[in-house]
Amino acid sequence: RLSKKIEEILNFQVTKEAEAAQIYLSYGCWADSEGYGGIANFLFRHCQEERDHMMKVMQYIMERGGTVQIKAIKAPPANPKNLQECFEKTFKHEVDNTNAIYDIVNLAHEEKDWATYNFAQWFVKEQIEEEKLVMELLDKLKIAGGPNASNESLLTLDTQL
Ligand code: OFO
Repeated sequence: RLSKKIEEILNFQVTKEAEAAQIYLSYGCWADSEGYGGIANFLFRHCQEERDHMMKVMQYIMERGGTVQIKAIKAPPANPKNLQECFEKTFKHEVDNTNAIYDIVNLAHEEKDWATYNFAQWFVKEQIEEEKLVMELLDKLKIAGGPNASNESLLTLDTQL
């Protein structure tokens, strides 16, 4: 059974994943309104992934006899100024989320809750992928010319995504 502290931190993560989904959703809408249909699609797909993460944590809490608390989620941040900022901010959100996962790992270790420790490892691995994905986006944007990228190269990037 989950301890109170573990239950709390996992519930915090449920909200965090929901917030991450909202961020991708809102950035996706922003990208679409800027004419980046491919990037919007990419961000919407990722929004769904974050919701899957939320469900995964939620299900784990229930399986372990805990109580899930669905809480209010923060409004997503303001729209980015451009693609560079969009990807940079996305990367920051992912790093922030990685740290939240590490908090779970640390607490599980401290409490010798090996089931939660093991459960959290899936997220540790997943975060490597998530950070890598956004870093690749930033790399691609850099190749396209970064903040000075031409419309043509942005269009190519958008089509790729
Ligand atoms: Fe983007 O990550 Fe969820 O956990």
